[in-house]
Amino acid sequence: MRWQTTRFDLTFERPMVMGIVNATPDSFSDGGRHAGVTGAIAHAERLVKDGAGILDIGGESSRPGAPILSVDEEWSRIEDLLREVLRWQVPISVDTWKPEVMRRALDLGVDIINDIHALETPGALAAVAAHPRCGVCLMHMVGIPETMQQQPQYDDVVRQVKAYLAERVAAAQSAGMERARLCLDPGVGFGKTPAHNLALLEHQKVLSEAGLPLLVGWSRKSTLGEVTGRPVGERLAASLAAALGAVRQGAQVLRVHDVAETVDALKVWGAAGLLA
Ligand code: YH5
Repeated sequence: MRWQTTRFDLTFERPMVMGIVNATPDSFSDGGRHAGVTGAIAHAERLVKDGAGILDIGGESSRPGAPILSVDEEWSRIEDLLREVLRWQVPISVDTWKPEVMRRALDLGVDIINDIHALETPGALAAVAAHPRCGVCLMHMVGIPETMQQQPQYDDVVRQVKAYLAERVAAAQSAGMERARLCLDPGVGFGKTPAHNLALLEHQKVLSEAGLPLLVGWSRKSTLGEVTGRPVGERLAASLAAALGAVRQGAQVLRVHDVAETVDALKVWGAAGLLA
């Protein structure tokens, strides 16, 4: 299993931890503490020291009700941060669905485009395919963040997520991208009830049948709040349990806020031979 990205060929002898860096002043899960570029850089530095193998930089919140930013506004939140972290020899992913933000980020040299719309936005496939080797994460979502949590319905959520991702892989390949550049993500919490999200964890191995790396993001999400009854600031233990569950079910990349704790949990599994 490998994931080709701009500067790094990722192999997955061990699962990797992708650290979340929000450059959003309105970010719901860090209360805007990393609003300034300096704060975001310090936070990113911490995550790398803690063992993050990838940094995921996002400028626009995908929370329902969060405003859609202009390209210039989104770019102004991430540009200086990207210029700094790109000097660190750590794979850099950019969480964006806007083709023009993708182009600017790729021109700076970022390694991965992480698109919650799986390159469905007009122009996104072309923006990424124009680059010779950047990596892409294709995530499943039904609808758009504004409305996605209104009555999500599936006949068979696992089959439908799998079929959707297969269709997006085909679209990427038709645009000229090699499979080795692609990674898949079931999109925990994006147009799904807690039961849907939990079914995707139980049956996650079905999604691995595509033969591409799987990235999953359970960190602090509301399904964990539903299961434990805890608010977003008290979901660390639940997030670790879900992350290890995802690894057991075949995930290669874990997108998390709490990098140090997730790396420790993986070290224990590794020491016990559970990652072999
Ligand atoms: C993801 O799963 N998620 S942004 C609600 C929370 C906590 C966190 C209420 N971008 C993903 O992280 N990209 C986001 O608690 C993502 N996969 C990929 N590839 C939402 C988020 C969050 C939402």
